[in-house]
Amino acid sequence: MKLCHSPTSPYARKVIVTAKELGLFDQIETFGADVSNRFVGINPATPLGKLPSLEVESGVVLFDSIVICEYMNGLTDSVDLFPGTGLDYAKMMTLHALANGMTEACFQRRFDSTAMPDGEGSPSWCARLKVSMENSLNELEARVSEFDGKLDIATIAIGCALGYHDLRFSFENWREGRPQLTAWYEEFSSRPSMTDTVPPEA
Ligand SMILES: N[C@@H](CCC(=O)N[C@@H](CS)C(=O)NCC(=O)O)C(=O)O
Repeated sequence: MKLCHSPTSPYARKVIVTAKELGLFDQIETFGADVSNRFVGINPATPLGKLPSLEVESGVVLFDSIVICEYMNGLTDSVDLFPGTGLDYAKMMTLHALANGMTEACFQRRFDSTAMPDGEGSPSWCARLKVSMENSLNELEARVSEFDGKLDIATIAIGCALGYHDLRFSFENWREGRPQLTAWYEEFSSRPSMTDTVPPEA
């Protein structure tokens, strides 16, 4: 399987952490994005131009990150990172959506303030994204008891979202006033799948 990724992408990190937790990472060959023109997309393998994408043996290209993770989860019986049915499953996927949405707000806010041509960024849009990030962090803090001690696609997404916050917004201390989430992250981020994939400063 061929994964298009970037070492700083929180979505690609989610896929790699998932592959490692499932014991599948050694079946994956990785290749980097084409960042020569960010405004035509950085991954020519998909029409959206985004990464990650995963090309499977048949040549089919899968995206986006949650689709790739769920596909990989179905390749092995050893661990189930998408457990549950009915409302339990929907609650876990909602938690995943919360973490992924926070990641999206971080990514867009950073893109708006660093990659847009001069004068084309939007301070009001960035302020709106900051509200999303803060509300998401507060919600996660309030719900730690729901996911503490679990390893599933929601906790992997939360770990990668917080790691990305540290990478791009370290000057905004999300740990302040959020002791439960801080303690949870400290433990979760010490898993080998997380320590192996810490993004480089870039
Ligand atoms: N919903 C997508 C989001 C993917 C995404 O936004 N990836 C970023 C990198 S972290 C990207 O490729 N951005 C380039 C662009 O938007 O042109 C997923 O979960 O895979």
